[in-house]
Amino acid sequence: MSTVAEPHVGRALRRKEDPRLITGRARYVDDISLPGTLWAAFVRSPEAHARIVSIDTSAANARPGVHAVFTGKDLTDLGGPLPMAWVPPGVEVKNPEHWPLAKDEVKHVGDPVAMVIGADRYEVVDAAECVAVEYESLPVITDPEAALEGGPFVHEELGTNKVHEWSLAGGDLDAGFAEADVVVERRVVNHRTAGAAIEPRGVLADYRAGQLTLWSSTQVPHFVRLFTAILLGMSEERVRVIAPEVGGGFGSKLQVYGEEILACWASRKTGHPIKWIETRSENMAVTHQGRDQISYVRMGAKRDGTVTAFHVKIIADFGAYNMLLTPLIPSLGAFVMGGCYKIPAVTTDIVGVFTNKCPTDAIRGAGRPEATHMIEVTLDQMAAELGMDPIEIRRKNFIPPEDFPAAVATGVVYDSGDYQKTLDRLLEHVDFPAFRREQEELRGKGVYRGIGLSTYTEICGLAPSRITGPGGVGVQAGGWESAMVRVHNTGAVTAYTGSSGHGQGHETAFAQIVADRLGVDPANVEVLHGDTGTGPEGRNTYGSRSLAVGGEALAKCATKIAEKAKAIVAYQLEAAPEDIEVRDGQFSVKGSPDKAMTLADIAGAAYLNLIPDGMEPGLEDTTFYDPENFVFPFGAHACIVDVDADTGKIKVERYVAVDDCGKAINPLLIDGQLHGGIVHALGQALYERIHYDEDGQLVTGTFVDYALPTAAELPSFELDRTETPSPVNSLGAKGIGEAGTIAASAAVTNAVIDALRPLGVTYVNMPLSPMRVWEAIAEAKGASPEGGVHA
Ligand code: MCN
Repeated sequence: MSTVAEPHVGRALRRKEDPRLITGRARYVDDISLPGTLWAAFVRSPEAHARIVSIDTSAANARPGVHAVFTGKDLTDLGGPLPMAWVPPGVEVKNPEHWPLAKDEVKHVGDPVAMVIGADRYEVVDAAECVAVEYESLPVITDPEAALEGGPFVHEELGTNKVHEWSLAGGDLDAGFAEADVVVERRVVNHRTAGAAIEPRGVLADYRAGQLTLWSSTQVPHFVRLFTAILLGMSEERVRVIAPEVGGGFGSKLQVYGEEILACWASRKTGHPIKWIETRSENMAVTHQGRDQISYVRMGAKRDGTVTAFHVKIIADFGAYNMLLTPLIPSLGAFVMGGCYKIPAVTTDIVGVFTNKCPTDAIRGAGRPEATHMIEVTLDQMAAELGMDPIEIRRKNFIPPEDFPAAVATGVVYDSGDYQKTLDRLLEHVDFPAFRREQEELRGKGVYRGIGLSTYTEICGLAPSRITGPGGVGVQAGGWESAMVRVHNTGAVTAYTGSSGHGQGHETAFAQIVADRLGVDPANVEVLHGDTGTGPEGRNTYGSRSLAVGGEALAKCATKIAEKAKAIVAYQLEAAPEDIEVRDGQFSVKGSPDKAMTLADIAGAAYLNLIPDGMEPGLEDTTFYDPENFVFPFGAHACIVDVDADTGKIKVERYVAVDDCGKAINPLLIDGQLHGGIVHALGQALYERIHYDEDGQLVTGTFVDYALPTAAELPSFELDRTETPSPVNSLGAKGIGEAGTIAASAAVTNAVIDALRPLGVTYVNMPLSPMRVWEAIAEAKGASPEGGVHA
C-alpha cells in the first residue's frame, strides 16, 4: 500500500540558501568586478548645518588615478532631487529638495558634498581628503520638541521645522475619557536606532550602449529601477537593477539612495562602471535610521479595567530630509494603535519634524514597534494604577475570537485572531503564581526580578492597493506582488517572485509552496528574485509582505500550472481532469494510483504539443496578486529580568514568546525570524542608541559606542506557536518578519518596571541603559524616602 507523502508546507526544512552563505560561496555586490571599473568615494560634511562657501577640487583632481571630482553643481542633467513617495490626499507635507550631493547647504553630519572617481579603491579615499570645502557654520537644532517651538530652521526657506501633521481618529475620544474612572498619562520616548546590517550598502553601476545595469545591496530593486530611470531620464526597461546576495537590510535598504543614483549618473558620464562600497562609519552616519519618536500618551479606563479611550500624540523626528517613505512611517503604527484590545475610541495625532540629523525612515517594524510599545507599557501602567494584574487587564480588553473579522476603531479590519489562546499558551510556559512567589523571596535577598508581558498584534502583508493607493503611497502604490512559474522539460521548476528577500529564507519557503502544488521535491524548485531583468514587475520586500503577498502569488501561479498539468494528464490517460490529483509526487487518477504521470512526463507532453486541441504548448505562467486586506499576526511575549539595583545593570533571564502568523509555512524560518526580531528589539531597549550631541555630531558612530547585542548578552529564547489561519489568502498565512521586533521592547520595559516597583520606580523610558535605570532608582528614592509606589 502506498503511503501518501506529507506536504512540504509546514515542515522545518533547512534553508536552501545556507550552504552557499556559510561556505563563502555567495556573491555580494563587492564580489562583482567588471573590467574598467572606477571607484567612488564621497566627501561628507563634518558639520551638522552649514553653508557651503566654496569647494576646491583641484588638489584632488591632481592626484594620480583620479578621473573626476563631481559636486552638486555638476548635477545639472539629473532629472530632480531624491524621491519621497508618500503623498496622502489632503495633507500638506513639506518636502524640501534633497539632492544626492548637497548644493548650497549641508543639513547633517555626513551629508555628501563631492564624489571622487578614480582607478583605485584606496586612492579615491585619499583624494577625497584633498577636496577642500569651506563651510560657514549655521545654527544647529537636534531636539525635535525644541525644533517645533521655533528656529533655528533646518530649511530656512520653510520658516518652520514642522514637516506635516496627520491624524487617525476612530470613536468618540471625549466620550471615552468622560466615561473613564482613571486616566494614565505618560511621555514615551522611542529613541533612534540604526539598521546595522552585517553588509553595509554597495553599488556597481554599468552604463553602456544606452543600457544601464545597477547591482545594489537593496531590498527594493524595482523601486530603485523606477526612480533611477526617472532621475536619469531613461526608459525604465533600459534599466536593470540586480540585488545579488544582500547581507541584511532590516528596513535600512528599503530606500532609493543618492549613492545609487550618483553611481549610475557617473557611469553614464565617464563611460566606466562605477563602484562604491559603504564603510561601516558611513553606514552608521548616513544610512537611514529609525524610530525617534517622543509621544504623549493618555489612556482612560473604568475601575474594572475596561479601557475606554486611548490618545497618542507623536512627535516624529525625521532628521534633515524626507527620504522615500519618512513621513509615512509613524502612520503605519496608527492603524494598530488599539493593539489587540476592544477600545472604542483611539486617536493618533502625528507631527513630523526636521532636525539636523541623519534622516529616519523604515527600520524593522516601522511605526508598529513604537505603537506596540506605547499600548503595552501604558496598559501595564494602567493595571498598576488600578491595582490589577497585567494578565487580567489584558484578558478583560482582548477582542474576543467570535468578533473576527474585527473592525476596530482605527478603521481597519483585523482578519483573524485568538488572543486568549496565545496568552493561555504563554502561561503554560510561564507559571505566573510561582514566579510571584519566587520574586517575593528574591526581593528579601536584595535580588530585583521582574516579569513583563507584551500581547500584540500588528498590521503586515503590506499590499492591498485598494487601501494603500488612496492612502497616498506614491507612484508605486499598487501593492500587489507578482510570480512566474516555469516547468522545464526535465520536470525541474523555476519560480520567480517579485519580492526580494535579503536574509529571510524565501528560496526555501517559496519552494515548499510550489513543490506541494506541483508534486515535486522543493530541492527541484529554484526560486529566483532580486533581479528586475529576470521576471515580471515586482514590489519587493518590506512590511512582512513577502509570504502573505508574494508567497500567495506563487501559490496561485503554481495552481494555474497544476490545473493545466491535470488537463494534460487527463488527455494523456483518458480520464476526466477533475479526477486527477497530485499525490506522492505524481499526478495520478483518483482511485488508480498506478495511472500517473510525473511533472517531467507532463512537461515533456506540454513542450512536444501532446496536449488537447486548442491548448497552448509549454508549461509556465505568470500571476499578479493583490490581496483584499492586510494580515494581522499576533502573539503573547513574556520577559523575565534581574536588575542590579546598585549598578542599574539588567540581565535578561528568560524570554518566552508565543506567536501566531497563521499557517506556518516553515517553522524553522519562523523561529529564525523571531530570534532576529526579538534580539533587534531587546537590543534597542537595552543597548543600542543613536545619539547626537547638541552640535549635531554623531556620538555613537561605531560598534564600540553603538552596542549591538551578542549571544553572550541574551538567553536562549523559548518559542511556541498557535495557528489561527488568515482568511485573506489561500495559504492562511500572515507575516512574521517583524513580529519579534514589534513585541519585545514593551515586554522587557514592563519587566524592568515590575522588578523595580519595590524601590519606588513606576516608569522608565528606553534605552534601559545601566545609567538610566540607576538614575530612575535614585530619583525614586529621592522622591519618596519610604520607597513607596507612585501613581
Ligand atoms: N514565513 C513562514 N510562514 C509564515 C510567515 C513567514 O514560513 N506564516 C517565512 C517566509 O517564507 C519568509 C520569512 O518567514 O522566509 C519572513 O516572511 P515574511 O513575514 O513574509 O516577511 P518578509 O519576507 O517580507 O521579510 C520582511 C521582514 C522585514 S520588513 C524586515 S525589516 C526584516 C525581516 O523581515 N529584515 C530582515 N527579516 C529579516 N531577516 C534577515 N535575515 N535580514 C533582514 O534584513
